[in-house]
Amino acid sequence: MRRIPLLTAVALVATACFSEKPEPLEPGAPSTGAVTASSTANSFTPQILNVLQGGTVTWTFGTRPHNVTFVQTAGAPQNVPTTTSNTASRTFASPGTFAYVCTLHAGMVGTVNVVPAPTQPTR
Ligand SMILES: [Cu+2]
Repeated sequence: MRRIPLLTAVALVATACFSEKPEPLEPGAPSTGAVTASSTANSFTPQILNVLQGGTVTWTFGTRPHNVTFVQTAGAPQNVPTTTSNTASRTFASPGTFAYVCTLHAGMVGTVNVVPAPTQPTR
């Protein structure tokens, strides 16, 4: 009976070794992201989002009016005008940190971190 835990431990170690695969080109962030502008509060969720360079973020607006106004930064996408019960998507072509606010509600802020695309493999 004492052998079973030992065998289990060996099996777990072996599994860990086999599941370790080299993935040097795995991107550091997803290519799409989603943010919800709250219908009941003045907040964006998630407040900070990571997305891969060239990726798209979609904001979903409920019944409370909000907008997405980017802090003026090179590479920032177009603002999303005040809207309700709607969605709006923006593509982030440039890596960087893009902060935004809702100009209707003080303190309603968010950030999109755009992670550089992985470099192409040399063949
Ligand atoms: Cu707002």
